Amino acid sequence: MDKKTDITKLDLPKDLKKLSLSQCEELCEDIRKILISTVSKTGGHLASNLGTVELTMAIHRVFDSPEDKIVWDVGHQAYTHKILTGRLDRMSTLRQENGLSGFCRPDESEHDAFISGHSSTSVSAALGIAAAMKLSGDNVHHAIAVVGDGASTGGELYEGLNNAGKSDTNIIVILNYNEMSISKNVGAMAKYLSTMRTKDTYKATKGRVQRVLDATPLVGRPIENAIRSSKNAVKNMLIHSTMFEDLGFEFIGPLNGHDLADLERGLSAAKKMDKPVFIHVNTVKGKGYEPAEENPGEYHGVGSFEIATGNPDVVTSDSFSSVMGRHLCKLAQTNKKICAVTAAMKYGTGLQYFYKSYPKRFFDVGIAEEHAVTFCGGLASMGYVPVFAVYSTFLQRSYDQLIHDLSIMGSHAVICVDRAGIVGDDGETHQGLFDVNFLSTIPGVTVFSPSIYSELEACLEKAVSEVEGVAVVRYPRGADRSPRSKPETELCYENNGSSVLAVTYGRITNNMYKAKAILEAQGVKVDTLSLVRILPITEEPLEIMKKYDKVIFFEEACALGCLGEKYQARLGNVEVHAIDGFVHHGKPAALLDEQGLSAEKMAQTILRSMKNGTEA
Ligand SMILES: Cc1ncc(C[n+]2csc(CCOP(=O)(O)OP(=O)(O)O)c2C)c(N)n1
Repeated sequence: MDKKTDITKLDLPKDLKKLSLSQCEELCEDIRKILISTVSKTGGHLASNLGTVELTMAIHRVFDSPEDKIVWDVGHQAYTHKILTGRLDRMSTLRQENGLSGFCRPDESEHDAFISGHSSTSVSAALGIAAAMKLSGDNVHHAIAVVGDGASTGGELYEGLNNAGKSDTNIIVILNYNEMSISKNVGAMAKYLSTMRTKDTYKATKGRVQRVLDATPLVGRPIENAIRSSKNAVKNMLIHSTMFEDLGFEFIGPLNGHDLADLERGLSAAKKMDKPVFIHVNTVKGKGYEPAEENPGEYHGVGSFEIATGNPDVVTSDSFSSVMGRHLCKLAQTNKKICAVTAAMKYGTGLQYFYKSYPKRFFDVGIAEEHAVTFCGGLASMGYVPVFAVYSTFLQRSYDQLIHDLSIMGSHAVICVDRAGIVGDDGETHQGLFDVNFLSTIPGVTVFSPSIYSELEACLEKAVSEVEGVAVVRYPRGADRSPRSKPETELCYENNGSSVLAVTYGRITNNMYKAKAILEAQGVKVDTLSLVRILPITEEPLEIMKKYDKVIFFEEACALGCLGEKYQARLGNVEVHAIDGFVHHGKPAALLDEQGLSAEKMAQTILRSMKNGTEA
């Protein structure tokens, strides 16, 4: 029996190769405990990470990171990779401000070969890396893409596979198959992949057939040709080839994703092949922690929780997402044309209520935001009212479809943009800071940006029933904490007799009103304008702004091309305070403060600006 290994004493990942299989198996159990304990405090993607412990260990034992490049699709399942590449001592900082990211970031570690966060990009990135290796004369190392079956519902993956299979690179694609996206995986591709999961004998059969065929002697060219074709016939009869073989990959699998020996055998075989290889690995999402194994969807992404019971520390109350989901159900009761569409985010977007009430009018299209928008175009062209609920950051993928498949046609579709603005713990790749900017460039798009629940409901009703063309309703992550309840769907203007007007929209409207109160307490007056229907720009807000010496526009959006910039271009008196660059992970309130968008910072900005105005 080998001596128990102390993971904190290892030089990782190098030392893994010096350990025995059983020592590494034990380490895997230790890592599981670390994952559960870490995520119970920091929150994060628990179930996905529990499923990839052995797979990650095997990859690091067979390959040499960072020379071999590992690209994790989405990157939410790479916590073990972080632990095995020297970041164990910082795991307690996961997703915390200035701490480790919840995804892969090349600026965090040389072992993170590529940025991640959005799904289905890994094969394209790995293929680029593999092609670069070839170009620079490196025929030894490999680019390895690890992709889940959920991410395999995204179209970009197939664009990558289409190129990769026929390439002369050392790319290895590992499918981490666990039957789940966030909720149960959907679609024909999911069904196809599930047929491979159950092909228990595929690898063994193939090996046996290959050995028999390889042992057959070849004598003379005609006989050789005859035997060759009969070999292929036998091979085809016994081994039904997979789609991936047809695409040009060597296929290995299915491997047991929790059997280190099996994984290492498969990966070592792939390493020797010197051509594109596709490996199918079966894993259990949530492996080793009962609550997560039983409920992998609920433990996909979690806040902090109690380990013994799995119960969350904070029970989530209503959120903008759930209010949207429930109100849409209400509207769909009378309007039978409403259909709800999600790209694998049924729970995150609050559409589970719609799914329960109107399953026939509910469509989960997989992680396929581009397809989702064009699919909405199809529904709309037939007189239905599609409502696509999607996170702001993921809608970025659908820019062309919004233009080409909805707007040019003048189709009426509703896009509910969830997680608009800073989202917090997930960081740069997930902040919703671009939707207003890119939507503002598409002719005919109407955008509402409610800041309280009642406004969200009122805007949704207008978007569904009154607005023509593409109607967008955008709202933040989390709950409405405002004392206000009176809804507006256009704007809310408060004239207190000041020569300075503060303007904003969306979640930070609450901060603007608090800033006004802070200033009032100091005897300083400021007028306020809260925009609700923010696009297209109309005469009413322009006329209001024209009356002021100074307009201070606060915006929770990327400064480049933001709404304030558009007002600035039309009026000379607008000063814009929006978000500078990409925003790292942390708590939303702290990040808003850092960007000058907390109530206190807004008050300071307004005061400073007033002073500058007087001095000038
Ligand atoms: C473009 C895009 N849309 C949606 C998401 C949200 N998302 C994160 S992980 C995930 C499911 C991934 O499932 P899978 O690839 O099977 O990994 P698993 O967690 O099951 O291991 C989804 C939908 C995303 N990251 N990117």
